[in-house]
Amino acid sequence: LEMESGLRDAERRGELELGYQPQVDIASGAVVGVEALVRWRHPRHGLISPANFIPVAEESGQIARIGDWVLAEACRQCAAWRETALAGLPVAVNLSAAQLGRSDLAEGILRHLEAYGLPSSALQLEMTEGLFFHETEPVRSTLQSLQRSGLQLVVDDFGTGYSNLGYLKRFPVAKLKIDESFVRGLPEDTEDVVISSTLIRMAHGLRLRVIAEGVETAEQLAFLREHGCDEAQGFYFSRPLAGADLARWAQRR
Ligand code: G
Ligand code: G
Ligand code: MN
Ligand code: NA
Repeated sequence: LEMESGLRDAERRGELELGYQPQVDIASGAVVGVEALVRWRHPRHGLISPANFIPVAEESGQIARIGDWVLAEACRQCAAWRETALAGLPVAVNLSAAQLGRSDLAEGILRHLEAYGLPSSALQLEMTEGLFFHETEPVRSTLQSLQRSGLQLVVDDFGTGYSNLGYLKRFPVAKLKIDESFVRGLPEDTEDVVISSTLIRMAHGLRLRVIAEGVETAEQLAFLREHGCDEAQGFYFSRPLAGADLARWAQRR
């Protein structure tokens, strides 16, 4: 309850921040995108992970407002990177199911893009597979209007959702993100080897790009390269950084 009321003021007090983690093209080594990850810098409790406060925001009806702040802030930062090594790279923003149930989502996103003079290719929208499992009519029509607006959809935590994969036919998603739980045991763990290589092949069979998250070691990266995975993200490259720090990181590379 304390978190719930604190969260109401967090945005106004400037306690929310975005960390940005680079996404690297495995074949060329080029940075090809950035994921925005929200965190809450609490005056007394320090840095709070979204894993802890996003569920509270969802349950207390605050996710639309916080999600809108995240989208606006990601656009502001994307525009601020114009003169840096990160110029023109898409920023991937995570969306909650509750945001996708709102009919004004696409309109709101387009408004933020326009305010910062950005094309629709400046944002990618990450959503978990479970969302498609509970696919309702409002979600369906929101996804369609996002697509029509030219926004790329990415399926996050792919392989963890027990979904009927038929949604991949109905929605032209652009990219699948292999969950870090299948990357962790690479290249030794037999199950992770089978699951991740199968997910890569499936993505390519469907003509989708595929990214692996949670990449921490050169051995994991080598496995992913051998199996043709397109992109990688994880501590091996960089942990999530403040916008200006990530621009310096990219400049040094
Ligand atoms: O950065 P960290 O590992 O603590 O993130 C934990 C989870 O929080 C991740 O699964 C991520 O998808 C989610 N998350 C991060 N930022 C956002 C956000 O802006 N909105 C939503 N809905 N989820 C987010
Ligand atoms: O949205 P998603 O669940 O994909 O968020 C990714 C989460 O994983 C973020 O909270 C991020 O901080 C975390 N993360 C990013 N890279 C790594 C990594 O290499 N290893 C681990 N264990 N976690 C990571
Ligand atoms: Mn994500
Ligand atoms: Na994920």
